[in-house]
Amino acid sequence: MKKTAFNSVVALLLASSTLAFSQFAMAHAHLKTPVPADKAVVKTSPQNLTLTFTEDVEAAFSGVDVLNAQHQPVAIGKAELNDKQHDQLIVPISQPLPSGNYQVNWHVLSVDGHKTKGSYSFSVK
Ligand SMILES: [Cu+2]
Repeated sequence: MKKTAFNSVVALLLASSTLAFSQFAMAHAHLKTPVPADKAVVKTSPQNLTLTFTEDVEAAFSGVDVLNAQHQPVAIGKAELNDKQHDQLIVPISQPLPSGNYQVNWHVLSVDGHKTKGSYSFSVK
C-alpha cells in the first residue's frame, strides 16, 4: 500500500470514529429548556429556575450557580430534581433578584454516567 493510500484510510477511520463519538455524545444530558429562557428579560425576579434536560439527571451530582453582572454568586437554594420528571432540576431563588443580568452555570451527571455543563443568561428588568 502506498503511503498516500494508507493516509487516506487512516483519515477515513478517524472521520468515522469521530462521527460515532459525536452520535454517542448526543445521548448525554444537554440543557433543553431553561425557565427563564436563555436571553429572556423578565419583569420580576423568578422564584425558581427550572432547567429541563434531554436526559434524566442525578441531582446529587448536578448543580447550578447563578452569578450577577459583577460575577458575584447569588444566594440560591439547592437544585432539586422534579419528583415527577427526572430530567428537570428546580433551583429556588432564596432572595428576589434585583434588576440586572444573570449568568447561570449548570453541570449535571446524566443517568448514563456522563457529565455535561454549560451556561446561559437572563435579565431581570
Ligand atoms: Cu452520555
